[in-house]
Order: sequence, then C-alpha cells, then structure tokens
Amino acid sequence: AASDPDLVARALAAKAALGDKVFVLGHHYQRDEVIQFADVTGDSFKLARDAAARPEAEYIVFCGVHFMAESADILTGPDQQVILPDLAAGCSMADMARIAQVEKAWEALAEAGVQDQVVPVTYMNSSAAIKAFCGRNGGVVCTSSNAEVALDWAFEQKGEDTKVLFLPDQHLGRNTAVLKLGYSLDDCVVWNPHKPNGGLTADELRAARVILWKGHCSVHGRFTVDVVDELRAKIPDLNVMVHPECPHEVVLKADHVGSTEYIIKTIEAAPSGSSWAIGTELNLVQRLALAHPDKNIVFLDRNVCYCSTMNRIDLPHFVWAMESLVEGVVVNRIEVDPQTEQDALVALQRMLDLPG
Ligand code: CIZ
Ligand code: SF4
Repeated sequence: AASDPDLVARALAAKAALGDKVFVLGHHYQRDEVIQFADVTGDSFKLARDAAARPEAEYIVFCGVHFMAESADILTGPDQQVILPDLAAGCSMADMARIAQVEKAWEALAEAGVQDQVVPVTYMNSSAAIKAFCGRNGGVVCTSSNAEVALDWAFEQKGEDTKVLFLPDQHLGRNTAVLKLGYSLDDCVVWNPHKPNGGLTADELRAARVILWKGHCSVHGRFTVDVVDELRAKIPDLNVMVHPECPHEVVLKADHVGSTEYIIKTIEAAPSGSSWAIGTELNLVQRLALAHPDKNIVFLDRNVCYCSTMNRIDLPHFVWAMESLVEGVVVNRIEVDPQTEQDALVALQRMLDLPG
C-alpha cells in the first residue's frame, strides 16, 4: 500500500528540521513506508556497529525492535538518546528468555556440577539483561553472521569438556552447532524454562555439549519442509535460501543458509533469470523481488508472514516521534541502566573482537 502523502511530507519536514541532530536507523524487516526515511539500513549486527557512526547526532531514532534499540543505547555515547517510535515493538524470541529464568537455569547447572564447564552464548536477539548475564559469566554475544565463530570461541574457553548454553534461539544454536561445528543432534539438549530443572535430568545435563534454550522466532519458526517440497515441484531449478533461525529440518533442505545481509548479497549476485524461494521476513522478501525484476523471487510460505512487532513501527508512530523531537520532546527513550550496560558491553565487545 502507498504511504499517506500527508504523513510522508510531515516526516520529510521533521527530518529536514532536525538535520544532523537525528540519525535514523532502519532494520531490513521494517515497512516500506518507514524504511524510506532511514539514513542507514541493516540487520541487527550491522545496525549495532553503525549506531556509533554519528557521535554528533543527539537523537538516534531506531526503526526496529526493543532489543536492537537497547544495543544501540549500549554502543553509543552517554549524551546520545535512543528512541523507539513504538514501545510495543518487542521481539517474541527475546521475550522467551527472561533474566530470572536464566539465573535459575544457571543455578541448576551448578547443582548438576557442570556450571564451571559452561560458557553462555546469547544471540543478539535478547534483552540487555541477558547480554549482561553473559558478560558477567565469561560469555559472548553472537549474531546470525558470526554464530559459528562465536561458538568456536566459546568451545575453546574451558578445555575439552566445554559446554555451551545457547540463548534464546534453539534453532540458530542447533543449526550452527550441528551444521557448522560438527556436533551431533545427540550432543544437544533443550532447556525448557517452563519445566522444573528445564525438563532435564542432571545426567542429561552432564552428557550434553550444547544446551539450547527453548526459544524460537515466530516468523522463521513457521517455515516448513512441505512448502520447500511443494515449491521445488512447481518451479524448475529453484534455489531455496533460508535464515538460520528456521527449524533444522528446513535448513537441511535449503541450498543456502545465512543472515539477512547474506541473503541480500546472494540475491544481488544471483544471475538474471534464476529462481529463488526465500525463508525470511516478508517485507524484506517483497523488497528484494521488487528490486530484482529480472530474477524470480518467491516467499517460502503459503501465507503472509510479517514480524508483527517489527510492523508496529509504522509511519504515524515515526512521524509522532520525529515531530516530538522537533518540539524538543524526547518520547519513548530506551535507556539501559549503567550496570547492565557495563556488563553487556563486555559480552558485546568479546563479539566485536572475534576473528573475521
Ligand atoms: O530475525 C531477526 O530479527 C533478525 C534476523 C535480526 C537480525 O537482524 O539479525
Ligand atoms: Fe524477533 Fe523474529 Fe521478529 Fe526478529 S523476526 S524481531 S527474531 S520475532
């Protein structure tokens, strides 16, 4: 749908009035009506690095979800204020790991006598509190672009018996450990925070190498092998490309697996006339199809499937946040408390220091 012309004009006017005072970051899964105003676009890793690129900008308007705005706050200067145009833009995956639940799991690992061997690794898609937990406990943050390097690093931290506690996305953890690092499915167990002791016995915890938190993405978790088979039967020479947040059996059937940035680069480099089914968020797939009319690009689902919280950031919210800033009013500021920030930064810095 086309954007409301009046709101577009107001957004342009507010942006012009704010000039260099505002820096607008836009995630690839954002709506067209919003992403057109982004100074920089990217996935969460790229945006986390880019957030610090304009130290002179007083305001960082983050068009994405809550955990990303928290990371931007952690990685930018104390005088820079991060604004999330709609506070309801959370992430269902990040919400699946609460700090109290993770602390409880950590205690259970101590009771099973294995905590000393465990290195916590959290996906970027987690709260600042979880990143801080990893910072305090010798762990690291990772993204879908560097999960392999981060897990490699983690497994070297405690000698041969190292175990990894991977938060909060079981699929990214499993896909990386099994398909990139060569662990077997039997090396992995799933910690269910809604069951006593995670639903695992102490023996199971002792035998495991990879302890996967029972979280998933409500968008990427929906893709199925049935649709992969269906589309392959219908479209000759189809290339299937999915994000590693997809279930293991879907990833096994795909030709290409990678982060959002990887997906974009692969499509840009793909030959004219090639056919692609893409398993990631729909706003991005639609934009790729539009930008590459010479390639046949389809969505890997029969139904529409946007990230509903990403979509919370719409043009009315964006205009409201920007016009408030023009009036000198900061709405929806995301501010991580200093102690959490300091601990989270340790885990984020370990990530930024990883090789590659
Ligand atoms: O699923 C997401 O939210 C992703 C892929 C985020 C990101 O940019 O890494
Ligand atoms: Fe969270 Fe999934 Fe939405 Fe990403 S796409 S913000 S992981 S719910």
